[in-house]
Amino acid sequence: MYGSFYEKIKRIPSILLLLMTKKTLLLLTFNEINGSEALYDKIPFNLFDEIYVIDGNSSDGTIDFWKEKGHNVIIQKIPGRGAAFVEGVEITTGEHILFFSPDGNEDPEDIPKLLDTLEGDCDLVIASRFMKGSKSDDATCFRRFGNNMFTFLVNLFFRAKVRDAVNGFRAIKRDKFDKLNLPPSKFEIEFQMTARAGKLKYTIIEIPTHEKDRIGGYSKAGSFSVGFSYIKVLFREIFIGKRFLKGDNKDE
Ligand SMILES: Nc1nc2c(ncn2[C@@H]2O[C@H](COP(=O)(O)OP(=O)(O)OP(=O)(O)O)[C@@H](O)[C@H]2O)c(=O)[nH]1
Ligand SMILES: [Mg+2]
Repeated sequence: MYGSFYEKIKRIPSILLLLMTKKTLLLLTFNEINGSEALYDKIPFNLFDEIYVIDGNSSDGTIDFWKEKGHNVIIQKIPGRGAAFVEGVEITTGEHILFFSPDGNEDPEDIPKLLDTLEGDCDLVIASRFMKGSKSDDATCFRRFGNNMFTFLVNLFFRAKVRDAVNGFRAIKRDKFDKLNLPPSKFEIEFQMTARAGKLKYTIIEIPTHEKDRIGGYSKAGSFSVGFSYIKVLFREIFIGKRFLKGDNKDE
């Protein structure tokens, strides 16, 4: 009896720590007015202590939409989705950061699952489109093949042990993100994040997701140019090993 009472008392500090963990929602937008309008009411903002929209200088009303809703909108200085990740994280202060892109591909219903998973013994959690229980309405055969091939290579060279190395719907602990020292790239950011996380033996957990079709607007990620940039990143990451860690040459 005393044993179990003592066990409960012992757990209080870690439960308090979890309750005190500051959570950030970082929304990435670039001309996503249709998706923003359609998804707004489905996003569980109440789960977060801090919300930022990092925008690539939209011209379709996305910026005004989020401002009118009362959110902090930051216009990124360097163009590109990767730059949005890096600049976005810099302005936020939460210990757990979840990235969400409101274009329709990512299901807001997965947000609580991603947050819960990150609270455990996990450094990076990815919503996977290609594991048991997942589905993708958006990935063409060509994209699916490309994603699987690059995921295979990340697992082969960096031991990431994932099924979807490139999906941007993910959450990470701030200290773990900072350690990766990622450069402000374009669409290669997630691929590079997973590769470096593998190198540092991070605990990466995936949850199955259902990727839906984009809601409106247009795609900014051309399959060929993204594939080419992944190949460049792959060679570079093989070459530099762990020389991206602070104290070594910063990878610009
Ligand atoms: N802040 C910011 N967001 C961006 C930028 N480029 C793309 N995004 C956002 O990142 C998300 C993913 O970009 P998409 O163009 O949809 O790429 P994708 O999901 O591979 O392409 P689709 O399958 O056509 O949706 C979207 O919400 C975009 O608005 C950028 O330069 N800056
Ligand atoms: Mg998309």
